[in-house]
Amino acid sequence: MSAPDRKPEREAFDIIVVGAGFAGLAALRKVRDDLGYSVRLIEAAAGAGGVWYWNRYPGARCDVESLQYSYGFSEALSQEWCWTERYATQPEILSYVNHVVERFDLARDIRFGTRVTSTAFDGTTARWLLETDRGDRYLARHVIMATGPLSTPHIPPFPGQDEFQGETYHTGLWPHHPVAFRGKRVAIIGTGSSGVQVAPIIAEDAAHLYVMQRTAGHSVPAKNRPLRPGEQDAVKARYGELRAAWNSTPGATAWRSLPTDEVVVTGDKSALEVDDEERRETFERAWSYGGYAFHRAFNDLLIREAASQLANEFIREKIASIVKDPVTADLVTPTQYYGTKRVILDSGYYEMFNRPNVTLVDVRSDPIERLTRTGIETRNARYDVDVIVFATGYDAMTGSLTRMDIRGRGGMLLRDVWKKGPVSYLGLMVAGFPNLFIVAGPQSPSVLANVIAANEHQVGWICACVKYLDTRGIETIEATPEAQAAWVQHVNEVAAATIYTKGDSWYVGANIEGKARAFLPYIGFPRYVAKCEDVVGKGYEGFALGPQAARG
Ligand code: NA7
Repeated sequence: MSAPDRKPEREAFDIIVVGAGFAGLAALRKVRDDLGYSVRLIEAAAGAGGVWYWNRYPGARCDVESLQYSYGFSEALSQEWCWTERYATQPEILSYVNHVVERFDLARDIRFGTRVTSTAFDGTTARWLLETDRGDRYLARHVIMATGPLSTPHIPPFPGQDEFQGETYHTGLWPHHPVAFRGKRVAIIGTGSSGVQVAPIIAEDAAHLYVMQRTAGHSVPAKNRPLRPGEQDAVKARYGELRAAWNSTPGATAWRSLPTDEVVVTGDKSALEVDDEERRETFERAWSYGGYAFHRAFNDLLIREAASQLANEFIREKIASIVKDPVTADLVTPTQYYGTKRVILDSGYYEMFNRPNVTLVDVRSDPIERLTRTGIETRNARYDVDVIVFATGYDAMTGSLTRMDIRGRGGMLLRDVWKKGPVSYLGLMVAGFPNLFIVAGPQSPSVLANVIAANEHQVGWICACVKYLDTRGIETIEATPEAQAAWVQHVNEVAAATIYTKGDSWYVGANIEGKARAFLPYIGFPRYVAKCEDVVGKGYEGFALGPQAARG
């Protein structure tokens, strides 16, 4: 599917938004409809949806409950949309996105199938010039980068990639047509969320499935199910109140959508302060309920190493009780601390290993050396396959921005500034890049929160900021180096007090060869909201506000 041909445009706007995922669409609607600014949104894909546009692999599902994973800006929208399952599938989320685009008439201001190639700030005019691969040249007073935290697919540079004669797919670049696995020999590389979601579905059809695992992740059952009659109505009856309550909980995500559900975990105790029996019962209740109830079973699973290990022990026993082959069970049992890698919600992943047509290949002890004409060669073995599925993840949080040519004051390149790891103030702005706002960027809560709620908060903050500048005739806003340094230090200090930094993951950039190790998201929604409000209350403390000038 490709966007229709069109003539290159040369236009000036108040605001240019880059990216038509949840963040970019929220930004477009708000700056246009609530603030009345002129705006253009530029999107590389042929349609809206961001990750939900690209991740069409079978089994793709959100790990936030459907009743929570939606926009809060319109009560009418909240009321009219109906979800069907506890965790929405990719097609359902994409339908929701397309409904939003249509309902709020967003497409007329979006240029699909257009990739921004360069973005440069002109200090003399205080304008950003954006150029695209369609030959467009846009001028903007402000730019909102909504390019996504998990939008730059990564395929490890295995030698021999071009030699393989079979089909290859990356989960994050899945084709629009159905992919047939029936009767085929398939290898899937990667066992993060994407691999764990897609593998059991491929296994149903494939002649044989080789699951190539380098690190066993932590996966807990999603316990997905159709929404029960009345369940959705109960939420809709008090959506506004519930959203406010969810947004005030850590990560803006409640472990249950319905406050009327049985309270299976309270999360008010340490895993270390209870006896073995109480701990086991609590873990068991959370495991049976499914989803991130397990995360919230105790208040220190992601903070104390000893608590995290107790979660590991419980999961080890669960895996041993599900996976019949003890060698495989042992291999798929995680050894790193619970929570260092993003915890996965699965539907039948461990059960899949009991199928005769599924083999776990431990590519930690026997690494992949190359692709060949007929398959994959590890150091000690050869796997001839018809299809290779790369579930190898993303250049997370920074990739979409560092791959773009973004030049701030004096031609300074963002990718150079971020060479040793990203720096920002509030994850929203970078010193030397005036009027360039980032949504869901590094050092913002984004992926460690209900990302739609976090996006809406940041979009609201940015809009209020632009309005503030305009009512005072201020042309530019820019993070000060001092405030930026303090924010980076704060982000790192908070992370260092948790489990997150104790292992290798995309949270720390460890999945990309040569990427600087740095903790990428900010742990602390809703504390983040309070901080952002405080900054505004103090007259945009930590930001340098540019000269007051007549608008050109
Ligand atoms: P992830 O979570 O980054 O998973 C990628 C997987 O690919 C992971 O198991 C990696 O193993 C594996 N991988 C990467 N490179 C290699 C090589 N060279 N050899 C073998 N295996 C490799 O990406 P996902 O798409 O699953 O999920 C991303 C996020 O999307 C997820 O966290 C949710 O937030 C939604 P490793 O663990 O690095 O050893």
